[in-house]
Amino acid sequence: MLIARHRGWEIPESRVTPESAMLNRRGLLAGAGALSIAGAVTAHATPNPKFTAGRDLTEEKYATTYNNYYEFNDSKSVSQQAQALKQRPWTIKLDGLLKTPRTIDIDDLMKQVQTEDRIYRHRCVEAWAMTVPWTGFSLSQLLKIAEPLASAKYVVFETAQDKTAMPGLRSPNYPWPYVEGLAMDEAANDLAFMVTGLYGKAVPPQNGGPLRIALPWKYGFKSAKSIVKITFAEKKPMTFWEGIQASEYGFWANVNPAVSHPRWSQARERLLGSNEMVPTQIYNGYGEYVAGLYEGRKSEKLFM
Ligand SMILES: Nc1nc2c(c(=O)[nH]1)N[C@H]1C(S)=C(S)[C@@H](COP(=O)(O)O)O[C@H]1N2
Ligand SMILES: [Mo]
Repeated sequence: MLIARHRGWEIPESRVTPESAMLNRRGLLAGAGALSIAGAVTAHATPNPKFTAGRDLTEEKYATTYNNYYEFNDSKSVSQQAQALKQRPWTIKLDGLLKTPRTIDIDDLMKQVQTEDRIYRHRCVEAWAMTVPWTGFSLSQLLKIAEPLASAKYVVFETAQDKTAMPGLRSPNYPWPYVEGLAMDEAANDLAFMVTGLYGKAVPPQNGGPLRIALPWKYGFKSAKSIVKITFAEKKPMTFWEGIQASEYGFWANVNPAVSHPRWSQARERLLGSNEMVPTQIYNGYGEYVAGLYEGRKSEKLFM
């Protein structure tokens, strides 16, 4: 069902490219993967129209072979190596300030949530961007299952540390594990999305399978991959990149073209798979939906 009211982060109807037409144009329906894509689109019905992106989809082969995943290495070419990360069995520890700390199996969790497809833009702090169809469920559903206490002010995500599969973990230059976090009101925002699928298939290990988060209004490093632990905390966590270089990668890390990275401009972004440069938008174009979260936080370093 199309939603009549037009929000700022939605796209004008004139700019909507129907999914099938986009896949066609990109030649995806002609290949061997066509049936699985078409099948998945059918299985999940059409992607949630609130989250169409106003841009062509990035071709799957680029989104799944150009990755940041430092637990493997820092080369962007981790897709082969990442296949070593076993996707099942997979459990998620729910810890800290919640009613009943416990460990849940991903398949049990999946039975308790409603999944949907969403097309999101993704903006890496390194000034590249992609537009991809995720499958998953809102983080707010997970919050309801976890039942955090009123004293919880932050939610903290921790990534898998499989030392056999992930050679990057041996590097002493990084403060492992990869930790990211959100304030509770950010986590409850409808845009915060737990991802289990990509292009109608299980999200591959290199993109954070079997469970990652997607936070499209923030720089990509906030979207932690292969999550094994979710902790509710009273204090703001020290996050992985903030621990490495706080002046370049802060906690809030909202996308803003007007606030440069200390070493490069954030005004524009390169679309993955092409050399096209396009203007970057404040909150990556999702401002109407999330800007209100930051009204009372103007004194903080919201954009870096
Ligand atoms: N555990 C973990 N999560 C991570 C990263 C990482 O190195 N390790 N890189 C982040 C960065 S910088 C980006 S841009 C995105 C990249 O996601 P993608 O490979 O699916 O495009 O993952 C984020 N999540
Ligand atoms: Mo990134």
